[in-house]
Amino acid sequence: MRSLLLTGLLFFFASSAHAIKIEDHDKLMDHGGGHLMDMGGGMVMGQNIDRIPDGCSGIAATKEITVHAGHKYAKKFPGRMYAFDVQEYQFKPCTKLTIHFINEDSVRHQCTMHGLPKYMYPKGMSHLEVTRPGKISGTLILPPGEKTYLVHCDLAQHMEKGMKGQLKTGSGSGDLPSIPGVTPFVIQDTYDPLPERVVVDSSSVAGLSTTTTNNETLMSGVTIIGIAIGLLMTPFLMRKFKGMSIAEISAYFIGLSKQLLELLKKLIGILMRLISKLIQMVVSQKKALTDK
Ligand SMILES: [Cu+2]
Repeated sequence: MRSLLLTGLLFFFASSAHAIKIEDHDKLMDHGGGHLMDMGGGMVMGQNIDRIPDGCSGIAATKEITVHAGHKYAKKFPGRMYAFDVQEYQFKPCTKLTIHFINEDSVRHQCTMHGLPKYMYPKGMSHLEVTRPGKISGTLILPPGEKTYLVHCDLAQHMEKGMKGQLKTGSGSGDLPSIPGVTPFVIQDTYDPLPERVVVDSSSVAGLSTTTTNNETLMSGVTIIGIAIGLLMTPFLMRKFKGMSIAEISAYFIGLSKQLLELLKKLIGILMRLISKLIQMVVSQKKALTDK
């Protein structure tokens, strides 16, 4: 009996921890211009409940849809992280459309529609947003004509991770790419090995290690030349040092390096004298010019 009670209690806590509470953002402050929001993370932008778009003789139809957003809807699209429950919508042009947007994740999501006429929607979009699990509603009147509109979550990488759909008025103006389950992904990830190894140039990726990469290339170039000279010189040196002891060989190299050092000193001396002469010439010329 006691164990049964314990199991029951455990089950209750486990299920209550899992259940998400959808908060209804239905008391929004109207900021005018179709912009409504509350302090709980709910926002509507580009709302239009009564202005008839140019080219529409009136409201063609009145429709309501519920768009669910969440990680769980991406499960049927391998490799995707977020998604809407439905990826494609179609309405008659000039339809008055109310969208009930439900975010079922604990991260912020949006349902943003792009490409709307700016004379009616200053940002060219209709936008619904909820920060936490919650519901928000917004209305717009779709423009005339047959067009395909992008519907997505505008948060960084949420569209690329799958939260993307399309809305067509009439038969639309074609399909958008990378709509999960509708059109092929622009960048299709695979599990197949690459046909050949691709080396990524770190300088082109970060733009930070350019100098290091260049130095490395220079160093490896110098090293290769050094090795080549060494290999070419080996037979000559072998003949030269034949029968000599290590001490004699090292004495030879010490002498050679001393000679090289002397040569370098002389070269520097010549260079310094040349530079000072040049400076003198420039100074005297300047003096002559200022004296005139
Ligand atoms: Cu999102």
